[in-house]
Amino acid sequence: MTSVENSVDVGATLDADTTQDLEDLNDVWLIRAFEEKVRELRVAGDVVGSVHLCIGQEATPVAIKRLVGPDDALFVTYRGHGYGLMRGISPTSMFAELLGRATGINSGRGGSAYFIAPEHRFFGENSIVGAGAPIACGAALAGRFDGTDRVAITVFGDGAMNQGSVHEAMNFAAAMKLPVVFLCENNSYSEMTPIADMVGDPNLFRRAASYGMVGERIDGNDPTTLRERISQAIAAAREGGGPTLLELMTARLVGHYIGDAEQYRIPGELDRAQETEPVAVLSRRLIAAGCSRETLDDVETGAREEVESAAATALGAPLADPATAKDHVYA
Ligand SMILES: Cc1ncc(C[n+]2csc(CCOP(=O)(O)OP(=O)(O)O)c2C)c(N)n1
Repeated sequence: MTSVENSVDVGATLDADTTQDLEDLNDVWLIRAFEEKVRELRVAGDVVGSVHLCIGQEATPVAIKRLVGPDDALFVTYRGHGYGLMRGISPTSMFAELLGRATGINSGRGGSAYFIAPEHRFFGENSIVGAGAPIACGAALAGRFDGTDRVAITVFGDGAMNQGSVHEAMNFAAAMKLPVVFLCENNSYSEMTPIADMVGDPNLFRRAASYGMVGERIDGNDPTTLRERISQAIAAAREGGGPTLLELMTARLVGHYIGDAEQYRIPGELDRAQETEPVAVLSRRLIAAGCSRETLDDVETGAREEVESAAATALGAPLADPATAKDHVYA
């Protein structure tokens, strides 16, 4: 992964907060450039199948990058490319996976919605809405039986809050005081339906109280806020304080899937969202701290170059061999 030091001349004069903001901007751009390239490859027909992009929602994967400990476990959704990248899967093996190449992180078998890399404590995406939450409870319980201090982190959308599996997982985790951190990325839509039309109380974090756990709504577009609050929830879980539900307010700047006509959007909605999306948040703060526009542009350019090079390498790799299709099916 491109380090900030490689893409910009950070120099010795920047304070720690600004250096962190620059690294975050670099990571946000890496994810965004990756997703934009995925869209290009999907539209061209090189990538096939349903693809869900996280453009606009990059701040949480960026914040989580270093919060997952060596025995912890992270479970995300089909909108999970950003988490894969931040957990350390190389962009080349991510592209190769999307392109069905033998060199993909899962040998071309998983595709967009099923990246998994246990070696990075990334126990995968999942295209079943709400499926990660009970699995995270299982990982946390197993960690307790094994005598480890494992914390399981599960990320899902606002729509998933209405899945029975998520309700059951939250109740079970709270009852057992399991070390689970529930992260609800609230982008205000479940596919094409506004969450406000689907619930009696759109303050989803309030449900935590009824389970007997801490719940809080926070800004889901600022990696600094997210890092601080998620790390507190992880620490509390590790110390025996049980689970936490954090509702992370964000916006998806693109369709639910590639090809979504987005006719459900309210006029002006996306313009407003552009003001508060992660690149805008970080850029404003960096400019106020004295960074030049040129420095910020260099960060974007560096990320785009890394992504182009990774995609080109993946496109040149051999397709997965159909003769191996049954490998790994039986233990
Ligand atoms: C159990 C299940 N029900 C329905 C679907 C179809 N589906 C795919 S994505 C989605 C919307 C989920 O919305 P949300 O949880 O808010 O996540 P987002 O897509 O906004 O990230 C639905 C209903 C599914 N994949 N799994």
